Amino acid sequence: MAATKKQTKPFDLSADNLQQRIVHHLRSTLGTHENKANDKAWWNATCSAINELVFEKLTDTQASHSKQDTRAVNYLSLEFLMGRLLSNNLHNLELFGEAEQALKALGKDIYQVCEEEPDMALGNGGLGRLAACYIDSLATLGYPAIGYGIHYEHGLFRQEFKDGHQIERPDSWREYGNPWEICRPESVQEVPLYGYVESVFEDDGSMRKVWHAGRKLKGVPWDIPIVGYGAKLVNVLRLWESKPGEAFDWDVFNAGGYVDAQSEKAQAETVSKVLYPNDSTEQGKELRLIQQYFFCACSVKDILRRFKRANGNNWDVFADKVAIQLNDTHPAISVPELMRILIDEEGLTWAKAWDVCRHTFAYTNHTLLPEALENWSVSLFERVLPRHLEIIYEINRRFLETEVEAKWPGDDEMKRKLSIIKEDGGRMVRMAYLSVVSSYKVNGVAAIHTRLVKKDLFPEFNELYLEKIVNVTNGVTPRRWLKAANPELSALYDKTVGTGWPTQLNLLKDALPKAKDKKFQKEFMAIKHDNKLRLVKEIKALTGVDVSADAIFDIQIKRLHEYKRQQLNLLHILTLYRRLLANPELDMVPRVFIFGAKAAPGYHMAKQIIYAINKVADKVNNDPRIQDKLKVVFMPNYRVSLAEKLIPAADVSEQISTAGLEASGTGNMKLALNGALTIGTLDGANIEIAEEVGDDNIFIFGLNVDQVESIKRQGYNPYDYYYGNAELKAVLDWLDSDFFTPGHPGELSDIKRSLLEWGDQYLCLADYQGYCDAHARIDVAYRDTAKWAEMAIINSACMGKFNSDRSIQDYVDTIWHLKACPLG
Ligand code: 4GP
Repeated sequence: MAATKKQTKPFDLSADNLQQRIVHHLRSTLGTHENKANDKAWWNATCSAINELVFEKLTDTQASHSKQDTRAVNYLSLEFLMGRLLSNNLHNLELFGEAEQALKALGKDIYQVCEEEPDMALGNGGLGRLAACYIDSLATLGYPAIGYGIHYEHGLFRQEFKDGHQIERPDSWREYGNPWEICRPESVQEVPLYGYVESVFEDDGSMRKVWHAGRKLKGVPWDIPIVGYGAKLVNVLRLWESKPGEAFDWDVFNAGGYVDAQSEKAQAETVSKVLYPNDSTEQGKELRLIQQYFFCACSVKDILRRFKRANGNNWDVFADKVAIQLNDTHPAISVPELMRILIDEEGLTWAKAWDVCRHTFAYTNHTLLPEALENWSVSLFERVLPRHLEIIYEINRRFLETEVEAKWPGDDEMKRKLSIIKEDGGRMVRMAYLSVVSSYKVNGVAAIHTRLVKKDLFPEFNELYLEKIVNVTNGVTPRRWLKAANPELSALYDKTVGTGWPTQLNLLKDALPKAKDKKFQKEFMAIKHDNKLRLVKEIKALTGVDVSADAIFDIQIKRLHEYKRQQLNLLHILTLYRRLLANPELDMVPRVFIFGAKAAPGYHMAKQIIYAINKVADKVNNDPRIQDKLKVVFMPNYRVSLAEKLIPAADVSEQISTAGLEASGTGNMKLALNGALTIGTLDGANIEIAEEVGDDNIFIFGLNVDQVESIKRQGYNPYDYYYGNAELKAVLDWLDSDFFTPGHPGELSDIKRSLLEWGDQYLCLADYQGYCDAHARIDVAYRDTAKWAEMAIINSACMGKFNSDRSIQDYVDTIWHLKACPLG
């Protein structure tokens, strides 16, 4: 195969040299010694050693970008689910082998050293991990970009199980510091809050607005270098930490008020304390809104500072230099914030400021779920951000009176419908509408999702703004999700298609002619088996359950949500269990069902589903009658670093959301890339995966989007399925008994209730039989080992489209219009 010739390495470092640097940092940076250093110290020293190179590149990149001064994208996201950085950075610097050797010479195993790193879990799931993949690709492609987010003290909670229940524990990922970040006190920003707005009349008769803040926070930036693959450049992820305007009241402290003197500090620091505060209370909502404003205000000011440094007050070129991408609506307040600064502080007219905004902002939608679309109460806005509310009203007034009026003259109903302010049922600011109106492009994240965004979510906006809504199908970085996570498969691809695939993932297609080759199949499946063996150990260590690597590893990993239908997976597991109890000699390929998922702390049903899976797992795993044909494990504390162990070991990838509800999915791409076969609905990116791999190489089942719509229109009745399917009825009834919760009947009944009495909103029962049948097809297919290997290879080799570099190039071509500026 056309082996791509390896370029010279970005850093010409030998293993010896690296070894010396590691020892140097162990001694002089950490004040310890090879003989007594623990693994944490080794990890720290290795990070410090490579940071010497990384920070140098970072400085070069910043100098080069300010010289070239071309358009840069500012990616605003409340979430960046980065995971661990050491192994990723080593791979991107192409120094992993050298580091492995260096540590080996020092008596250390690199994989064990990497295990010391806490995950940077500054996100919940999909959109946060997507942001992490995207900044990797931006740096890899050499585009000027900066990620902006919050420097949360605690990331997503650490999940433990107690008697099968999810328990949330704080995640103190940087309790003892973090070698990857540098504080930038020179770029601290001030953030006003609360207070009132004064209209000040000037001598010339003009009027200007002055916001007198009631409170001020300080935003302290922490920079994390983002190393592109091949180290073409090193971009920055800038995360804001919140501090009080004044650290503490010296006089109060001296007068003996020790606690009071620090209360301002504690209040201010709350803002960046936790990712996604529980917003079921009013205080929680207020905190969340302040978080959003806090990071937007800091980021917008930072963007303006950089712009002015290069361009002064030449606002005509602002949008030529600055693109701001809103990762969902969470950063939408940056629109009125930019308007406020341009008008109130820089003295621009409304028209000019609006023109700037409309050429600067673009917005990505990640969900159609109505409950996930953000609305903020007007009264809360008025109290916390009085000037911003005024600006939003004015944006809305002009939008309705000019644009909507021009398109639908005299149509008050349309004005009510499209108003950024929702009037009925409590006045609310619709952040999605604000984002659509203010952005020059809006995108969905998979073809079908974009179609539904146009058709169902924003149909009138789509009519009003032709060509504003576009699609950019998601992608994942092959560096983390194949090269780093699956070293054996990477080596096989290096050997087969050359070493260019980490950036040009389409090259994997060159392996397709070998899909039927017995030797290649054997190698490919031997790697899968090795990965499964590693996972077997991890499962034992984390759950105490023994599983066999000869079983089918069937994996569902994602946030726990009813629309993602982990409960449907459970119904199928119960079905198999029942069949096995009825006939222990049942001829089935042994299966291990593996779950990883966190439930939002306030989401009762999601927690019930976790509990039910754990209870069923207890029973199944300890039932000698079924002779290990079935195992169920729920891996605790699912996170990026655990995903990196699970994904390379998967045979089957569960992507079973109700059609029309999963915007895209990205786990589906990672799993297929690592040779797992998808069992999935025609939803999100599954559809595009099927197009790439071909219908014969994927197990599609269930209702499609049109069928879902039509069944709902006709009036869906889950009882029809319950009474019409004896096996389904039996497993649902089982959940009512105390079989899985001895002595506590009814503990799992909510699942049955949600699927029957409460209407089965996500149509699990309608898809149940199709799902069981698809699993039966998997059982048959797996027995034909050569055919299965061929299908797995095809899946992996056909994932080129889902390289996040392709997604980023799509963003660049259709939305951002950037010029690559690699170093050197
Ligand atoms: C997620 C979507 O649920 C998922 O389908 C998609 O792949 C991902 O965004 C990235 O686009 N949404 C969220 C969210 O994470 O919070 O709405």
